[in-house]
Amino acid sequence: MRCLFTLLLAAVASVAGAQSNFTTVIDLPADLVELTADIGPGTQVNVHAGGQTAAGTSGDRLEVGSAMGGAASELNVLGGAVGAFTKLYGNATLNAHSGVVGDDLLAEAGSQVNLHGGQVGERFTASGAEVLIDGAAVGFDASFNDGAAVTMHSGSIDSSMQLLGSRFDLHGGQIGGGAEARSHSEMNIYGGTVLGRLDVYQESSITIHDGDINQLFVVSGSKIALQGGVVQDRIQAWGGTVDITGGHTQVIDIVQGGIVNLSGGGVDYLNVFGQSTSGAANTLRLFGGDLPEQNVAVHDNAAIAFFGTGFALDGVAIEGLAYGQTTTISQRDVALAGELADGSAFSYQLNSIFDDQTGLWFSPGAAVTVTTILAGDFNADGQVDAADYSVWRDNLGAAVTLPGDVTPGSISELDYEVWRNNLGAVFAGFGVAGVHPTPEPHLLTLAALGAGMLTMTRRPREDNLLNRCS
Ligand SMILES: [Ca+2]
Ligand SMILES: [Ca+2]
Repeated sequence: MRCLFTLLLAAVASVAGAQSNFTTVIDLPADLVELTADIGPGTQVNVHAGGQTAAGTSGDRLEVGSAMGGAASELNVLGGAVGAFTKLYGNATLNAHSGVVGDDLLAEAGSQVNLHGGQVGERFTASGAEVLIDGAAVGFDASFNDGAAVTMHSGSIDSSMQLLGSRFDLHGGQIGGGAEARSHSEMNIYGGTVLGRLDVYQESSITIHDGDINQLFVVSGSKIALQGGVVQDRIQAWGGTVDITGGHTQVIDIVQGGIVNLSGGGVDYLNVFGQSTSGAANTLRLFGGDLPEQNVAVHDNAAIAFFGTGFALDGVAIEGLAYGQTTTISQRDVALAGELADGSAFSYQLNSIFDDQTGLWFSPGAAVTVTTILAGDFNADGQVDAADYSVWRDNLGAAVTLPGDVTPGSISELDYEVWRNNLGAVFAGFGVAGVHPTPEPHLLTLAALGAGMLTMTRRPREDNLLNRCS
């Protein structure tokens, strides 16, 4: 049956091929109402309203593509229907503008799927293929695997989505259900909406620059970076690491050895729960950001670490805090105040028993620590200057934690932003100019090159500290 139609395709080719790069061009339904053959090398098929390609089966798909190095094939959907169980592989492109692409579409390595409009049926799978979603509606259960690269600008994935060893950039549109990133997947969210929960497993990472997410869930070995956008419900660090440098989440729950580094953005409720079954402490490291002075519960065996300067208990400066030193605060039912590493003031009443009026609880069995640092002082000499830029540059991309790093564990462009925003800050305990030698000329030049960096520095920190200490 298939062979018969392949012969027919050759006949059509002689008519339509002249004005195209393809040796064979078939317009459905003008040339054929229904195409039942595979679409091989050098062939373009245009499906218009009333035309269709036949449905394959799970064991016998209708194929579009060529063996390695073969000529391109192209399937354009301008109306009409592409049957279920269509498979794209080497050097094949599917462009859908309208009409319907049937269930169980499979795009393998070397193929490209551009979905500008119309509908794609259930169980769309791309393995190693490139996918663009820009206006189409994709049915239930999209699966992107094995090096697939997906970019979505608009349109929708109606229900759940799974990433397995793939990359997904969401700029707009909507994912109607939950999504899972597994097996070294990477997801970047620049806009759009995810209505369900985003789960991050198996050494995967999600970075949110903007957009609207319902919930996020991360386990050990994986990572979430919230740099902008809104998490409507909560982030659950069920193990794993969460760096919050911007954006907003209503709730953070830290469980099962999870670590949250908070240095920007906003959080309404924080729960650092008790010891995990693995024995790893659930930890919040607080460098800055907008964490309210209530609704913070730190349970037995959990840990909360404050990073900044000027720490005081009930208004009395804590004595003997050397720069860079971490000190455990065992007192309770006192107010712990100070200035976080981002320059913002904070004050928490360290209630030994949960206060249902304020939502504050710092269990006597929790580890509360303060560490004196300046954000961006990467060489721990008590001032943020050009020398720290050199340290940053020399460590860019490394999986290390520098002193004064508000996103511990790695050195990234974000750390540069922190350095730039804190340039000029000096720790009062070291005194002021004169204690440190003048930076070398070439380092000063580097600092001067960052146009506007000095003007972006917040109010002079040394004045602030000196005033408080006097
Ligand atoms: Ca320094
Ligand atoms: Ca960092």
